[in-house]
Amino acid sequence: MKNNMKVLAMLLFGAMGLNSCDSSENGSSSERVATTEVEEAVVQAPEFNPDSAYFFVDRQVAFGPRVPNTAEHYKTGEWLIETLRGYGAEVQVQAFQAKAFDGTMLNLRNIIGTINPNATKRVLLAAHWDTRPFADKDDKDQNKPIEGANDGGSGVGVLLEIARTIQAAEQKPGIGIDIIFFDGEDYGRPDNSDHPYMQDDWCLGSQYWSKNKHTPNYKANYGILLDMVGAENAKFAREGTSMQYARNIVDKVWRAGNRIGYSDYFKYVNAPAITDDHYYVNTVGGIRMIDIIEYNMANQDDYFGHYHHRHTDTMDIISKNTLKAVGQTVLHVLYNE
Ligand code: AHN
Ligand code: ZN
Repeated sequence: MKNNMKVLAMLLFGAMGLNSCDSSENGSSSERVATTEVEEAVVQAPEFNPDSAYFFVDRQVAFGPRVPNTAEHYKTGEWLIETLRGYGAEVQVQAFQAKAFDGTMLNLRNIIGTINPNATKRVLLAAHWDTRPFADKDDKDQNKPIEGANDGGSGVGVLLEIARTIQAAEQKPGIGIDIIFFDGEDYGRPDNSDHPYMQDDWCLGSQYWSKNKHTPNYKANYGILLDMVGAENAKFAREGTSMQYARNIVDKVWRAGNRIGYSDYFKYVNAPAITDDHYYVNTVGGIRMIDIIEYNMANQDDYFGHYHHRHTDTMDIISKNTLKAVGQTVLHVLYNE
């Protein structure tokens, strides 16, 4: 943290009543008031612009579904590299192949941007950028790819806007920030398949990166994954894998969100553990990472929202308010490290 931003916890010793020796005539008991309040001063982060974040989501959707081994996927990858570079990050591309559940060899790329490379204190931010090749939860066209505005587009959109905001801001955060766009997250076996669910079918990019970091000995103090962070009225619950491996980071982020006015989004509700990119970063990569992911609190049958892995996952369900709540909260956390 830079000196001009250094924040010291202020100890406020309130009214120490010093009348305690005055116990002469009336014998009244002495009154001693000692209030100790520990209040942390807060650094104000720059404004996260939800219109710009929305544009970044829309731009991805406009490429078409970002399904591995398609031209749309490749072109989106090129745009992400260029855009991240344009916002001042040093970009590394990790190209690799991974075998999908059906035996297809997928050409995948993890896209990694480094901001403030010399800082030793670092926070890792991530989202997956690929979209699902199927709409296996839809009633129709199950074999056609989804648009993935929320599932794929939203996390990347928020992270691009965070990079843009930091580059434009006069005051930079005192830490280093790494942004990873993971590929191949959503290529898992369809729900309607006869085969049993295999968790390692999913999250191919984060599995690869967790075993093969972009920099040898890469370390971050902790990580935050964003997944489905753009739907209207989204609720984010304290997800089990995050709670198991990085509970204090969940606490930190939820406290930040609630403090700056987003208590409608960051709920103090516990949700079951899920396998998402953060699972591999925690268990294989050795970096504690939480997942900010929408939890459908009202529906017992499905963890995820009504649009999930359906053709309704379009720009129509994306809300600037939700993008703002998540983006501003993450920025607040970064600026207060
Ligand atoms: C699974 O449910 C396998 N992964 C985490 C949720 C998810 C699906 N995120 C995007 N698509
Ligand atoms: Zn998905």
